[in-house]
Amino acid sequence: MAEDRYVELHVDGQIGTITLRREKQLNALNQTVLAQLNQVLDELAGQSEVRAVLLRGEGRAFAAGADIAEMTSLSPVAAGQFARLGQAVFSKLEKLPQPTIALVHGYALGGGMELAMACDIRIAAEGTKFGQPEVTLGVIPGFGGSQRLPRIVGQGNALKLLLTGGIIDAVEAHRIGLVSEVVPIEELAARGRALAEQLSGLAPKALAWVKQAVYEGAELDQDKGLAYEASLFALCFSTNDQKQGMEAFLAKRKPAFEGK
Ligand code: CO8
Repeated sequence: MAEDRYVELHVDGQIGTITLRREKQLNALNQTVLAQLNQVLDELAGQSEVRAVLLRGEGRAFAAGADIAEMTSLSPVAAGQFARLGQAVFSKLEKLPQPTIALVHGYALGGGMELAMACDIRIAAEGTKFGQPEVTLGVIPGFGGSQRLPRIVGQGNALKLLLTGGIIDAVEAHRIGLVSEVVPIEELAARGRALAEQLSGLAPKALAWVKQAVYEGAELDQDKGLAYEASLFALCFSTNDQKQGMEAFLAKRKPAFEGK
């Protein structure tokens, strides 16, 4: 029997859209979803013509978490393996060379919020509910929530969410810096598309190196981070796009970046 298809990749011009399609379970992340997401990310990493990636959920939710039904009877060993699988897939998402934008609506809870946090930019629809309710289930986040959330919103805000398991709405998520924009739900797709188009017009290597400077730099002390930034800055001068960008500025024309 053919495996259910829960993760779809649609490429339109320079923009790739990943859609979670497990609507009946509010896109709960089970092992199959993670494996399919992993496969799609491998495809995208090799598609240099795709310059920006949107990630969205079909139906009522972005994703309501890891699949609780699948997790209930896991042994400690299997639970550890499941956590490491999710972490590996989400790290692959974070490390994609292309910029990624999570379009979040409905619910982004537990693993769903962790998935959104592995994207570079998060845009939320009004009314979206965010939270890490793991402690209410007797567990802790296992797909990176205890690591990415403090880095994004600061330790105090993160600990409040992680310790209480409380749910916040999009306005509060915006206030603490978890999302960068909140838009009416009817405008979510168009806003995501517009931002993806804006990003796809920029120099792909510069974008990939900005991501590296931010994510890898966060693991370094400031002096080492600055040295790392300088080395990536230098690398930009080995590209045609650096010449293109600066010459276009001086000639007062729009640059045509080719990713070389
Ligand atoms: N897992 C499995 N099924 C789910 C999940 C989930 N996380 N969320 C929703 N569903 C299912 C429901 O069981 C229901 O199925 P059915 O129709 O067969 O009964 C269907 O989706 C629709 O859900 P509801 O009927 O509950 O819809 P409501 O609108 O009434 O409620 C909520 C929506 C509030 C989002 C509610 O579904 C809910 O609370 N969901 C669970 C949220 C949650 O606790 N998420 C965190 C999960 S834990 C986690 O993500 C840990 C990540 C780290 C994993 C580490 C690996 C070891």
